[in-house]
Amino acid sequence: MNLNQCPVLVDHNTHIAVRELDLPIQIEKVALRTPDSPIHQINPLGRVPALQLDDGTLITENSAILPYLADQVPGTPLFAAAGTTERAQIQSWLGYLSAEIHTATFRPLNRPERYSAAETAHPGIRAQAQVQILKAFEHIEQHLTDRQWLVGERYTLADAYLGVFSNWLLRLGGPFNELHAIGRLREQWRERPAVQQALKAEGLL
Ligand SMILES: N[C@@H](CCC(=O)N[C@@H](CS)C(=O)NCC(=O)O)C(=O)O
Repeated sequence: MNLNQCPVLVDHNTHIAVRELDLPIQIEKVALRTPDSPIHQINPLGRVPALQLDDGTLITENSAILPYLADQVPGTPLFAAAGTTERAQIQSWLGYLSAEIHTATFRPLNRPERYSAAETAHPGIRAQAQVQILKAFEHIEQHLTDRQWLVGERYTLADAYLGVFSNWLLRLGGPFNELHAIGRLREQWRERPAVQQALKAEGLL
């Protein structure tokens, strides 16, 4: 497959994976909250990440895009061979991060209007979302208590994805500052050249 012409409309984690894997992919930054954003022409859901292949095929969802990108670099330490337990564990964390963290908890925090049209309800939705975010991260914190990375002894796609959310926790403060194992992972994640390059390119460093 020739990825040279493939644009990917990114969120941070896909951007980081593209840089970790050193793939020849064209990255486009798009506005998400404007009706005229080019994302609507690419992904009818109006969401990133969205990967468009050179034959026009569209792939969405982090849980599909991240493994697909890693599979373009056979043997990459970021993922694992088909049929292995390690691969299933990495995919399990990708599913957890996408469904339980990204969508189930950060979405009501960031988009309370999707859960109630009544603006007066939004502070309550946001407050409850923070409770759920904490619970979802405590599960990860426990897992990381005696290990450095989510799966095995090395940094994988799952850690690249978790690093992004661990960075979002800095904005929340309070009890989130007590998640020390996640804090350690964030520090190591932030030191990675691919992460630094992606954050810098996005004006976030
Ligand atoms: N289930 C999707 C969620 C993607 C998602 O919600 N992305 C956010 C950006 S981090 C987005 O596009 N938000 C715009 C919106 O929800 O309209 C995935 O895991 O890829």
